[in-house]
Amino acid sequence: MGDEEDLFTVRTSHLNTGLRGVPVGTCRTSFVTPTEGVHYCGYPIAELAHYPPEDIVYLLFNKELPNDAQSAAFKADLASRGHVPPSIAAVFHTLPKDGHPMDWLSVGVHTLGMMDTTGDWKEDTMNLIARMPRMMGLLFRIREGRGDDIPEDDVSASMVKRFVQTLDLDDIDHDLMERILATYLVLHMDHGGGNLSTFTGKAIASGHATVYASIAGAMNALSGPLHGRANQSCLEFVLRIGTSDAEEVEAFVRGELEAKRPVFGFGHAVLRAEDPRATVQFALGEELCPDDDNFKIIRTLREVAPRVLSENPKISNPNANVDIASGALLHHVGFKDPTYYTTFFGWARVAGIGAQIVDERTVMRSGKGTPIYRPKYFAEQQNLRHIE
Ligand code: HAX
Repeated sequence: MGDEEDLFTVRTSHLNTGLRGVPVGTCRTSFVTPTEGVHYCGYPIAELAHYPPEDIVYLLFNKELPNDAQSAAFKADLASRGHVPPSIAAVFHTLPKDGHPMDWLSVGVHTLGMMDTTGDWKEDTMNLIARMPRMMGLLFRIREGRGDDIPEDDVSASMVKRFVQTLDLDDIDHDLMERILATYLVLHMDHGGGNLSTFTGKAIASGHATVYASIAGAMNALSGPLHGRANQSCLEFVLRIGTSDAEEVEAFVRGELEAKRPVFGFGHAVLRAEDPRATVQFALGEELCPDDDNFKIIRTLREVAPRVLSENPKISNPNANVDIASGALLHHVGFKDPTYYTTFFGWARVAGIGAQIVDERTVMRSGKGTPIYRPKYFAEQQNLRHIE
């Protein structure tokens, strides 16, 4: 009991730290450990990396992996919900092309909600998940001025195939793109209960805003450069390095540290080893694109940066994080513009955030749901009385 009491002791040092480490709830979908990283429903992520994304969505909602029949039924259910009203394209056509793709994504989620909200937490979440692939494809096409002659939507295709079919790019290896995207989606679907976007989505839902409003808000939280947009920054960083020569890469890394700039793709707030999601993506890159220029740079970075970062004892984890490799892989399969990368992260996270919203609204507290979020703030001048 002593330890449990300690968990709930709030001290002055906890204030104004962004709730860092302050326990606020329980999470049924995932947790993160310092060495094995994220686990979905008890499974270390490395064991799940090569499952079809639909099976992992099923896992997050049902807390068990599907058997073949359950998997087929779940895919059919998603297909039955997949239709995206054409008017979403009309809304996208009105948005500024130089707006960030994450802002488009947030508007897209909101727009789907304005067109079709049922008010049932799980129904709305499943409908949104089923509509994301087409909506993502429309977002890419219309932003890039390819809004005409969009192929029919095959709702029975896998989530990744539907997106790739909607994009319908020439000179692209569709199978390769689908494989990279499928792994990307699985690796990014969930990451515990307290990360900023998930927390934001659950907080908005706690006031009984719709699933769509909650997830649009979560996407806004994810768009920040300290959160989801780090994957965009990582590839921009790799493009700036421009060489895979070990000595030159080391000189670059040292130069960044001297200039007080982050070495992107390394370090983590919780992990104390290489993120298994990075390990999986490195292995995928070695298999699929070992000679890609950017992949060669990150391979060298992975050898050089941990050694250089380890020289600073303040850095708790000098190893590669999830963002180091995803940009190089996405770039290799044809996504040359890093400003889009966070939209893939957002697409993946709709599943994890959605599952956590459904849990908080319909399962927690014996089905009553978590009450509206209302943490306490002290007045600055107030004498602080702590629970000791
Ligand atoms: N490059 C430069 N400095 C780093 C560093 C890195 N890769 N990793 C840690 N540090 C610095 C921190 O800025 C901090 O410096 P100050 O004491 O001056 O504030 C010090 O080392 C101790 O940091 P820490 O305790 O090891 O790590 P934090 O929890 O403070 O920060 C970060 C974790 C991920 C933000 C950090 O490692 C970082 O900035 N990494 C580079 C950016 C990056 O790759 N971000 C993506 C992270 C993956 C993720 O979670 N995506 O959502």
